[in-house]
Amino acid sequence: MSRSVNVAIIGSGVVGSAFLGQLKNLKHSIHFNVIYLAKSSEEALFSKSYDPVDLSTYATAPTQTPLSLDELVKYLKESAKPSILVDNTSSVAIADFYPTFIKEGISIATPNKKAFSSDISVWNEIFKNAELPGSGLVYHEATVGAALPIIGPLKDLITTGDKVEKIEGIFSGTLSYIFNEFSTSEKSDVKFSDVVKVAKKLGYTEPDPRDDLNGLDVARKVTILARISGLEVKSPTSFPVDSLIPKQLEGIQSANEFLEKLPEYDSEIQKVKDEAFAEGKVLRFIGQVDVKDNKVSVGIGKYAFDHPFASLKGSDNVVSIKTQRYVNPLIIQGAGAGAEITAHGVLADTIKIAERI
Ligand code: NHO
Repeated sequence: MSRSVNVAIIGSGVVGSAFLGQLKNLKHSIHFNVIYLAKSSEEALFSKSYDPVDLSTYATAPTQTPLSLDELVKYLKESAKPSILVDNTSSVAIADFYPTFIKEGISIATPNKKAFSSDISVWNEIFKNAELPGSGLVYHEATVGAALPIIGPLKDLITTGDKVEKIEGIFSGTLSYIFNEFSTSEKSDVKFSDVVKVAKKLGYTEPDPRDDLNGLDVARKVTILARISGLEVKSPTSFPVDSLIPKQLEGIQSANEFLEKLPEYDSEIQKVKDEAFAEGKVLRFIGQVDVKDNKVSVGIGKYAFDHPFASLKGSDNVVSIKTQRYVNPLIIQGAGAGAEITAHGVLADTIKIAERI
């Protein structure tokens, strides 16, 4: 008989619904028994007898009030099979509960950055609990670079005794697109504010583009990589982060008003771009972890026209990892955004957990 694991899923938004589609069509020797699906904080599907949720009809099936997180732990612990929690939300409350899930033997697969990039105390508790006997596993490849293989290979290098010296990369799909369009090795007069508007129109930005331009998303990803590399980063606001939001526009209420006023500040970033161009360089929005010097930063960097970061396309991400073994840095590059891509990273993590528990 094939082995079976229980899966509890929270969130069926952009990534969550792509995850459910991929799980429905999954062909694997392990059977993934979805016993709980919280579609939102108001609607969930589950039964006392742990009957599998039908992934073909979940969108229209009758729902119940979701369990509280305490109740969910109890529900999963009382099931006969090992359980995996898939958190497809960006909820802080759920992230703060990871240490409890893990301690209670429930494993976690998630693209939610919050637990790994907020206060260091949550990170420490998660990984302290993950070492307890009978604890759950935690996989979060999709918290950095969509599903690009970054966290797994980085952990493999460290576990096998390599020493990370420097990590540098373009970690935001949105900001990758914006800078790849704005700053090129060919002379162009394209305006920063126009590129931001096009990116929004194409659906590449958050509903409010300031949530991309403030650099916090990149800061969270860099925090995760720095911590894996052994740096005690207190929080994503404990190191320098250059925001692309002009100071004068920080207090503006609506996203539309912000976009209307942004052209007034084009000349500032244009000047930086022109200076870089005169040096044979392009601008890119990067995150850096300098392990040797214990420094983390996020901001605009300048790269020669023949540097791998300069030839990036679309919304791709790229990361360069320099270690004692990889004297010429290991470069990982590819799509860094998108629901299907991100969801496959979460599903691959779910499968890895199922193979180990
Ligand atoms: P949504 O569409 O808002 O979905 C979240 C769902 O969770 C909502 O339906 C909400 O109702 C539900 N929810 C919230 N709290 C709940 C609760 N207590 N109980 C039950 N349901 C609850 O968000 P997404 O886009 O699906 O994102 C989900 C997670 O994946 C977030 O943590 C996000 O940061 C992460 N993520 C998303 C993407 C993406 O493609 N949307 C990416 C990476 C990680 O690589 C992707 C990307 O584009 C990254 C970025 N935009 C970039 O680099 O430019």
